[in-house]
Amino acid sequence: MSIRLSFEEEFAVLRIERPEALNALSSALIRDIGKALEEVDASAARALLVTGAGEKSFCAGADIKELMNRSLDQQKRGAELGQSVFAALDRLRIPSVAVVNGYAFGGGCELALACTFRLAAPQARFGLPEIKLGLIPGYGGTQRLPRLVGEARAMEMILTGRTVLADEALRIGLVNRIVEAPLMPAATAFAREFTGFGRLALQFAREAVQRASQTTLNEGLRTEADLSTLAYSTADADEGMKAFVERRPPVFKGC
Ligand code: DAK
Repeated sequence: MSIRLSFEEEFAVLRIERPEALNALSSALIRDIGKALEEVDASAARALLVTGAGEKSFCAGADIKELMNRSLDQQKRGAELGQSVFAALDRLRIPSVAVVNGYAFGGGCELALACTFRLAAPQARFGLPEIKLGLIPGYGGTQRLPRLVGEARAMEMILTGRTVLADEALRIGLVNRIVEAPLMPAATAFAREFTGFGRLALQFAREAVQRASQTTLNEGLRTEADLSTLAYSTADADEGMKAFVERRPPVFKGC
């Protein structure tokens, strides 16, 4: 297996471990990510951190050698597999953080895009270079990138296939922060800015924000009214407001 899932304190850590191919995504590896996500969803983890083994690469994309000589039917099923696994990541009950330790190209960039947040090491490189192979992104890049950085910037990255360095990625909103090594302590410190809050409130807030780029303003506002009312009905909301009035830190229970 070329991934490793571990549980460390309140975090699930998913590491792609195929350094000899710069952590490129074979179909088997994508399936393993799917199974690991099911395990994460069933666990008590408060956040998922996704990273790549080694210092050079987060993930260099779909395995190009495997993509060759496939029938169109196999390609379609491959795209559907990648899209469904990355959608499962996007819909995970807990927030996820891509800890981008090097190259994040093609499917690797799309993996990072499907996470809730992205942190970049100074040497991180981002790109959707599929156009250079005569292809276009197949695991969600044409849909998630424009939602994140706007159509003009996404169009430029996808049509030129050019590499975006960490500084530019930060400037255009492709990543949330640049973090220095050692990366995992920096990533857990970042995640601890939200993991102490109520699990349901985090879930509702994510869902409401995600809805913003998928629907009209009026429908989005209706969703916000519904989800904020739902948040109000939780025990954690009672506790949060009570703790404020009593001038003490809240103790959230996730219900
Ligand atoms: N796939 C397979 N092997 C890869 C790989 C990849 N994406 N990237 C690197 N490797 C392998 C190299 O072949 C090499 O293996 P050996 O030759 O030693 O056996 C090893 O990793 C080290 O790579 P390099 O020697 O090239 O290392 P460098 O430091 O010189 O260069 C690099 C690093 C990241 C700049 C370079 O490796 C590179 O350009 N890699 C390819 C990046 C890329 O183009 N990524 C996008 C892939 S396409 C779909 C439609 C589309 C897609 C998927 C599905 N369907 C319709 C189903 C497209 C998705 C993509 O992601």
